[in-house]
Amino acid sequence: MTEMLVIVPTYNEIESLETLVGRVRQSVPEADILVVDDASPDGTGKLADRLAAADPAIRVLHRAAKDGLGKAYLAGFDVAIARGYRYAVEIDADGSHDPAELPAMLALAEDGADLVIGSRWVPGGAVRNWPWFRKAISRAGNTYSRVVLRSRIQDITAGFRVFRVSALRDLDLSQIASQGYCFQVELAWRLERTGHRIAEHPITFVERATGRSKMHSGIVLEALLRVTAWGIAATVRGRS
Ligand SMILES: Nc1nc2c(ncn2[C@@H]2O[C@H](COP(=O)(O)OP(=O)(O)O)[C@@H](O)[C@H]2O)c(=O)[nH]1
Ligand SMILES: [Mg+2]
Repeated sequence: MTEMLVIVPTYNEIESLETLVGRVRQSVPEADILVVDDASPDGTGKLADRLAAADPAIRVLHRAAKDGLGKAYLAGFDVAIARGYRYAVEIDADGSHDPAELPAMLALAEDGADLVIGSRWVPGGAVRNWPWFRKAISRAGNTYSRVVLRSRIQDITAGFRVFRVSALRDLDLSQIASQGYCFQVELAWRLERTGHRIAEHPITFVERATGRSKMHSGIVLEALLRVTAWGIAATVRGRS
């Protein structure tokens, strides 16, 4: 029985998708893969269709236009829920996340974690090929989120994750409006607040060697503003 759906969001990842998909197939041969492509102008969607035609474990969800990482994952989660998968995996297409970590992450989920985060900021975790300021932004964002949201998660913005699908079902996914890093923060924080079990597994994040990042300062600002607003709202609720 196939239990795990690996969701790979893509926007202009033609140079890295095939390698990443091959590495996922090798690391977790029993898993299915769902590529969620937002009509990439570089032809990533067509490449994904070719990969899917050659391998029944691979499927492609085509969306009409670029609509953000959060929306792409929500569409993927809908598939995981509708098809009855036990686990849904988030992984970047650009090679930053090593699929070879998935068996260890899955083992933590089998041990009872509802969310397993591939974490750069726990002992044993690391980041390769990032300039100091990118590391500083990630560390500061995580520290800020931990304090403001009273979270215990060390890498709450991380995008390499295994979710128990039943935990995703517990959340009202239609309520999730945030994008980018903030989308990851919101999902993890909602699960933590509602008493779900969260585990962090150390990973080495390797910055992409090809293609371009889609993240920009607006996404960092969104995270800062939303996290601050949630923190204030939670404090006010806690006092009343
Ligand atoms: N479907 C879809 N995927 C996206 C979108 N934005 C980013 N991605 C994918 O999300 C993953 C992470 O994006 P990336 O730009 O590498 O972010 P960074 O690693 O934080 O710089 C990659 O696989 C991207 O192709 C989007 O709007 N739609
Ligand atoms: Mg990247």
